[in-house]
Amino acid sequence: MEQVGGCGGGCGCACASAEGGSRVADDGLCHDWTQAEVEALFALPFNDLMHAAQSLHREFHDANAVQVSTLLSIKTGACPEDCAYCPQSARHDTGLKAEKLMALDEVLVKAQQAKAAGASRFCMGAAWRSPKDRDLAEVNAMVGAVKALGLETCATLGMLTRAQAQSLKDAGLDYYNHNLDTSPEFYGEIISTRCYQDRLDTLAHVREVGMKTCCGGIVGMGETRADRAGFIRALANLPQHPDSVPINRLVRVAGTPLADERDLDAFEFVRTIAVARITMPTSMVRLSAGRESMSDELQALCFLAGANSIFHGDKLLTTGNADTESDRALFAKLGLKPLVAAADSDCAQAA
Ligand code: SAM
Ligand code: DTB
Ligand code: SF4
Repeated sequence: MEQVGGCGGGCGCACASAEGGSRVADDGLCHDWTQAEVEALFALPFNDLMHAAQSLHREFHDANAVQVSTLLSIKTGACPEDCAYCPQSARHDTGLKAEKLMALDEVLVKAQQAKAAGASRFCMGAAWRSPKDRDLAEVNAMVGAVKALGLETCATLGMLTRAQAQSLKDAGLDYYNHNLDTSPEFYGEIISTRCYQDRLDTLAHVREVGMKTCCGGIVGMGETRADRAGFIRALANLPQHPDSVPINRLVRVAGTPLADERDLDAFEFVRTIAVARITMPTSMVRLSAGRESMSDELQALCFLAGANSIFHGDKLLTTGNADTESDRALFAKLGLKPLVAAADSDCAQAA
C-alpha cells in the first residue's frame, strides 16, 4: 500500500514523513501537516484511504461504538452574523421565527428526553455572535442542571472571552463547540462579520481554561478539494487536536446564499471523514449535519472511514435530522452500540 504520508508513524498509522524523521509532538500526535501531505491523503485510491483510516480508527477506538449527542437550539434566529450557510442569520430571509432564550425548565425537559432516547451528551446552541453576561448566567444555570441529570454538557454560543470560557467551565461545561468551518482561504467567501483569527482566539480561550473543544466545519459549500484539505489541515495543526470534530455536510436552506449549491460528491464526503480520522487519530469524528439526506449505505461508509459520533434526535438546531427510528434500525443493522460517556474522556483509546 502507498504510504499515507505526514505523521512520521508516531500516531500509529503507516505514515512516513517526507523528511524521514519523526514529527510527533509531546502528545504523541502530529500538528505540522503540510497542505501537500493532506492533499496527498485526499488523492489516495479510495480503498487505500479507507484501509488507512479504518486501521488507525481501530488502534485508537472501539470500532463499533458511536458517541451520541443531542442538540437543542436554546436561542433561535435573528443572529447578527452573516454566515452564508446559516438559516439563523438575520441577513437571510429564511422564514425562521426568532425565539428568545429558552427557560431553564423547558431545557431540562428536552435534556431528559434526550437522555431517555440514549444520548450521552446534550449540546445547547445559541444564535449569538457572542453571549452577553446576563445570558451567560442563564446558560450557566442550564449547564449545571443538565449535568446533574448525568449527561455530558456542550454549548455553542459564538465567540467567548477567556473570562466567559472560565465561567462556563466553572458551571460544569464539558465541551465548547466552535467551528473553523472551512479553510482559511475560502473562509472570506462564507463569512465577513468575524475572521478566522477570532475563531482561533475563542478556541484558545476554551483550551486555556481546560475545557474540551469540539471544532470542525462544513463541506459542500462550493469549496475546492484544496480547501477541504486546508480545512482539515487547520484543525489537525491546532495546538491540541479537538476532542470532537464535527464534519457537517451543508444543509441547503432556502433563503440562504448557499441554497442552490451543488451536492458534494458522496465519495468526496467520505474521503473528508477519512482524512480527518487519519490526521486526528484520537479525536471523535462526528458525522454531523446532513445525515437526513444520506442513505444508510453512505452513513455506513462514513463509519468505516472513521466517523464515531452522531447527532441523534428529530432536529439539529433549526433543520431536520435523520429520523430516530431509522437511526435505531441502522445501529442494529450495522451492530453499532452507543458509546457510554467515560468519566473524563470520550475517547475509547486502546493505547
Ligand atoms: N452561533 C454560534 C456560532 O456560529 O459559533 C453557534 C451556533 S452555529 C449554528 C454552529 C455551527 O453549525 C456552525 O459553525 C456551522 O458549522 C453549523 N451549521 C450552521 N448551519 C449549517 C447548515 N446549514 N449546514 C451545515 N452546518 C451548519
Ligand atoms: C456543528 O458542527 N453542527 C451542529 C452543532 N455543531 C451545533 C449544528 C448543525 C446546524 C445545522 C443547521 C440547523 O439545524 O440550523
Ligand atoms: Fe449566527 Fe452561528 Fe448562524 Fe453564524 S452560524 S449566523 S454566528 S447562528
